[in-house]
Amino acid sequence: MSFSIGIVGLPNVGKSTLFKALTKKQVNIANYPFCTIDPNVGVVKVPDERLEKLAKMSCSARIAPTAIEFVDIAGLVRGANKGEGLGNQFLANIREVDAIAQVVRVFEDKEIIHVDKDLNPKRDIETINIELIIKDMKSLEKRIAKISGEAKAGKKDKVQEMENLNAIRAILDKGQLIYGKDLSDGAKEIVREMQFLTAKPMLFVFNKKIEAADDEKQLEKLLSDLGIKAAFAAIDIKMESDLSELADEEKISYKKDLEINEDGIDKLIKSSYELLELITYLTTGKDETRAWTVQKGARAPQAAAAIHTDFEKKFIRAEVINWEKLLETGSWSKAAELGMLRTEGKEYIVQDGDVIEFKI
Ligand SMILES: Nc1nc2c(ncn2[C@@H]2O[C@H](COP(=O)(O)OP(=O)(O)O)[C@@H](O)[C@H]2O)c(=O)[nH]1
Ligand SMILES: [Mg+2]
Repeated sequence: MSFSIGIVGLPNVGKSTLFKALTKKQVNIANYPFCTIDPNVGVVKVPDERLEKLAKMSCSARIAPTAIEFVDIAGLVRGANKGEGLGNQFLANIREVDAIAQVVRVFEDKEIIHVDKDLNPKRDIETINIELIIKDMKSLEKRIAKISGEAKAGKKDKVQEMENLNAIRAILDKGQLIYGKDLSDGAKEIVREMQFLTAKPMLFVFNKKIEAADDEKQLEKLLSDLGIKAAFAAIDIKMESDLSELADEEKISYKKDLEINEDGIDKLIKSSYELLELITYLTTGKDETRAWTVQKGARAPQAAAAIHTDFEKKFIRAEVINWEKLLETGSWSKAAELGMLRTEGKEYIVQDGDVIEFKI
């Protein structure tokens, strides 16, 4: 199972530069059999400080982080929905990803052409969103045309579906994304089936230097002015990209000089992971300490399937302890001795940070 984020935005906003910085954090492809070798796809480690700590405790020979995919999708331009600038292909690429990171240019640079001449983040977001919205509108209209006869004839399930389709249309008509909007269960079901582009979780990446503390408020306002409820990150993509080219020691001294404490790329990877509503559980032992990805809300047998598909059927029970509690006790056997391992059954909903041993 793989989870992918599509990097979307106008040309020359920093998408490929971001992608390049991300791919500096690629996993060893051989360990991730789901990997594609497509040059536009990067399989990136999800940073997780819990792994080193647990590995130290267990004297593990190996550490295996979990990963997500980033896809560098070529720039969308106005009119993409009509096929402008290879538009159809790009929109098809967006259809395939699980979530979208929309890169927005906030940096000034006369040397780097802006497709719409001047710097205007708000307009640029609208340009991208409108293309996605029009595409969704087209799929919606097709569906409406298909069932309208039966709905008019009073066929009950079609009448209901029509009502839900109209509720979705009302959102798109206002030039809004479906993502982040309150929907009835019926409308949600349709959104799942029809795989609307604007229903995909979206994260905004503002490409800019981080300066004043109130920058964040401004960015938040920019989104709320557009009626968008979504997570965002401000990253100086060029600087992060330059940093990612440096050797570790150089990087440390450079960051010290610039008073940079965090790794913007790592932060973005973590935000993307959260955007996908993914959580991590861990396994630890002599051979390896490993992070496993499951969808939030997954039950123990589904979580076991991340290790091996057979495990879901063969699941008997799970022994579980929170990673911090395990570290406090000092070892798995000690935790067992102290009766700190919980025995959980098929209904158990796995929590982020659980360390688990499955009995099968
Ligand atoms: N000054 C400045 N230039 C940037 C920044 N991010 C990207 N660029 C430059 O903008 C140009 C286009 O970047 P690229 O990542 O290829 O854009 P894409 O078309 O969105 O993939 C390149 O020359 C980058 O070096 C930034 O934060 N500041
Ligand atoms: Mg590019």
